Amino acid sequence: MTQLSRRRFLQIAGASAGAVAAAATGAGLSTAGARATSARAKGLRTVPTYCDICFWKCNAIATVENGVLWKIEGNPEDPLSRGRLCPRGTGGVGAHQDPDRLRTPLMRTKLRGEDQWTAVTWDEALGYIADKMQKIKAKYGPEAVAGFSHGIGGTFLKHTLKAYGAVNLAAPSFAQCRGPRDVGFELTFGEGVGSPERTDIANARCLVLIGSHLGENMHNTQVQEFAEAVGNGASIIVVDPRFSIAASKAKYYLPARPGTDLALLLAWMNVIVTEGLYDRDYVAQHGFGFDAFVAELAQWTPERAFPETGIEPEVIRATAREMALHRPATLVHPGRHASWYGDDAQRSRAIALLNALLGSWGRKGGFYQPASMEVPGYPYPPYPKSAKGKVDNPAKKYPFASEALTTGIRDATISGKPYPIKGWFVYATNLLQALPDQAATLAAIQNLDLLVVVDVVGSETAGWADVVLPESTYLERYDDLNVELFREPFVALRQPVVDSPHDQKPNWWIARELAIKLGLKDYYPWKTIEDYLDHRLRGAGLSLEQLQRQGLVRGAKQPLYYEDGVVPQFATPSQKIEFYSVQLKDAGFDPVPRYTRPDPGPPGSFRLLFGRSPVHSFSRTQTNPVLAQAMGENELWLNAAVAERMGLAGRRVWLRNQDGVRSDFSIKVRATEAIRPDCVYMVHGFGHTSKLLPTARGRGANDAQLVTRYVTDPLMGGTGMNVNFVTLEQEG
Ligand SMILES: Nc1nc2c(c(=O)[nH]1)N[C@H]1C(S)=C(S)[C@@H](COP(=O)(O)OP(=O)(O)OC[C@H]3O[C@@H](n4cnc5c(=O)[nH]c(N)nc54)[C@H](O)[C@@H]3O)O[C@H]1N2
Ligand SMILES: Nc1nc2c(c(=O)[nH]1)N[C@H]1C(S)=C(S)[C@@H](COP(=O)(O)OP(=O)(O)OC[C@H]3O[C@@H](n4cnc5c(=O)[nH]c(N)nc54)[C@H](O)[C@@H]3O)O[C@H]1N2
Ligand code: SF4
Ligand SMILES: [Mo]
Repeated sequence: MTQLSRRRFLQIAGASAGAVAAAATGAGLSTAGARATSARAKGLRTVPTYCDICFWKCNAIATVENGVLWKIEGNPEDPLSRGRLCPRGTGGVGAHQDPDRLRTPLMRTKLRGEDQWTAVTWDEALGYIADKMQKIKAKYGPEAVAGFSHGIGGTFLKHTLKAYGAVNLAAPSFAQCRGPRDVGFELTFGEGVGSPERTDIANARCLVLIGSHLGENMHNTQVQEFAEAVGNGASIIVVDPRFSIAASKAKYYLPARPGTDLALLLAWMNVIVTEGLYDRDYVAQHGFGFDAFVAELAQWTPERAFPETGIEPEVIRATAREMALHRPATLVHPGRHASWYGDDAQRSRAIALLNALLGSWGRKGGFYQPASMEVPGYPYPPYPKSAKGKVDNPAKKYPFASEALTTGIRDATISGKPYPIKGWFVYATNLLQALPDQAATLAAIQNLDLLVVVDVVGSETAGWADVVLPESTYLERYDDLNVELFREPFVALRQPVVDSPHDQKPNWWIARELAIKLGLKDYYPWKTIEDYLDHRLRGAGLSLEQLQRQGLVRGAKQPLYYEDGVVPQFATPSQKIEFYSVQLKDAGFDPVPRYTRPDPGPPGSFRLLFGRSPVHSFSRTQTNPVLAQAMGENELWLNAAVAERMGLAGRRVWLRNQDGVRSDFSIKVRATEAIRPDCVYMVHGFGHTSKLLPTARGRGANDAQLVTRYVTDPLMGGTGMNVNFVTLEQEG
């Protein structure tokens, strides 16, 4: 790991201890008060809002000096951030100052992808879009316009699209991210783990991270709680082919062979069952199909798992016993980005089952019961009904997909089946970076009559658009309320801190103006966003004025655990925790997860793995000058012995994948002991190729380019992307 990441992590670790101490003594309140008083004395203005550098939505307080954005800090009243932002949130200042920002609406003047643009007015841009949408509707029906979005900023555009009659709306956060995990947990407990995850990390006595790299994955609350758990002496068990930041805190670090987690999970469960270490009362009371589950596990001795995982039987036994020792306060973290190898829903289901054996679901130090406040939605007219249905999962090919599949919409756009898709509205997602197989995304784009991209910068996807709409950043706009489902419920406001520097507009304005141009004014009975927000808040006995002042209002604390009086409820067919799943069996799948060996890849190649940097978010922060200064390009982690044998330590290399695709740009080799010899690793989101991103273009290599293959999860359509292999070609 870099020195930088280590230091950052330690800072967070120290900071959280301070925040906790402050809350315990009630000092949090007086700190906030003191801050506001001293700010006024200096003639500064502070504005509470919530962060959008990632989707954790920490509550923040921005300080403006003479109209210039100066800094962003955590809101001490916020149960999520506990008054501390992660380095990205603090660096959010740079989102406002980003030199690569789009300044005006753009329309292409030449062929798609040739990067020839003309600046137009908002009226021209929205008029063109509305006209095209009406033509598509007349010829193909409104279902032929699809929407892709990521994050809360998409709310109003989705509302306009639904009012128009669109039904195909998807986000990469399902099939490319947490979908398999959510489905694995839903199949087992009848409920997902949510976001923020309902993980009680702070109270865990034993925390198992199996490919969840907290510390690099900077989801704020979790990292703070992780530091707290470490500080409290919790046993940490980390499974990762790479020695992650989390691994450096671990009592047991298991460098398992990539793609073999399921074998390890089955062996752990085998030990816990055969040694009688599981929570018998809990399983007897809440479990369904336990005997059939045990029968399936019998073959999975640690000796059987060893050749698959590379983890010694004695280590498997010792870690299983460690988990059992601390139950029910043993949390096997569900992870978040779970679309890896194509067997991911079953892998996540195995994680759920291990938690079930340990009795941690619903228990302190395991998974708590989250709550949210009642804030009614705005009363809109009903949306038009579609007789056609959606295109992303025809004939329920993936029977357990619980949200729409981006890649399914893409497939339909290419094939024209089950019906043609002719327009894409893309909001705050960079499909060329987020979806596997860029060639397929481009093939789909070539079938469109209309591609609209709403972004803050000229992303790769924007480069292929017909119309590009420049959005105000989160620091310059209102968004919808964040009604948080969390340990402590709260409702929070995002509001403008500073003005947009050019002709950028907020999403709600774009959505409303477009609706008016489409003749859908009835769907916008409110005139200003302030009316909308105040109306919703008054429904909850609050007001916009109060939220503008405080940023958030907290609701009453609710019981969190079964032992506090939460009534166990499982929305599964059996109303119990399903150790054996009849619904999986009926749909032709394994009722208890079964392991299959991953493809080892072509000889002489390395499996391509990727993950997060503590100072960047996906592919969306590389042009942020503050964060680019903290980390300007990615590096390729390569096992030190291998690097020495190949003479590549410190050199720059190009990557070529199994399909002959070579990275456009080279990447510097970081020779390190901290990775297995059979894989390489890089931070996702670098090596931008868009000409509209002059400050980020060509900095490091682009993993998305090399993810030409993926394995689709048969249960729910997730795209396993860790199935690509690369060879290295030295520069020069
Ligand atoms: N190869 C590879 N693919 C991956 C992943 C990976 O690690 N490697 N990770 C997967 C995961 S876990 C996820 S969640 C997805 C993430 O997928 P996406 O959400 O699509 O993430 P980004 O590629 O960062 O694209 C975000 C886009 O939003 C734009 N944006 C930022 N702020 C704003 C704003 O305020 N308004 C508007 N309109 N636009 C804004 C950014 O400029 C950027 O173009 O990707 C998935 N795909
Ligand atoms: N700083 C920062 N934090 C973020 C984000 C960000 O962009 N920046 N993005 C957020 C989002 S959207 C998500 S989804 C999460 C993603 O964060 P995580 O849920 O932690 O998931 P990944 O990024 O896929 O995790 C990659 C880790 O899994 C390891 N790995 C690869 N293959 C295997 C395997 O077969 N078995 C095991 N056990 N490990 C394996 C890799 O070496 C790497 O350490 O992070 C969130 N937090
Ligand atoms: S975790 Fe960091 S980037 Fe994400 S919302 Fe919180 S402060 Fe912002
Ligand atoms: Mo994600």
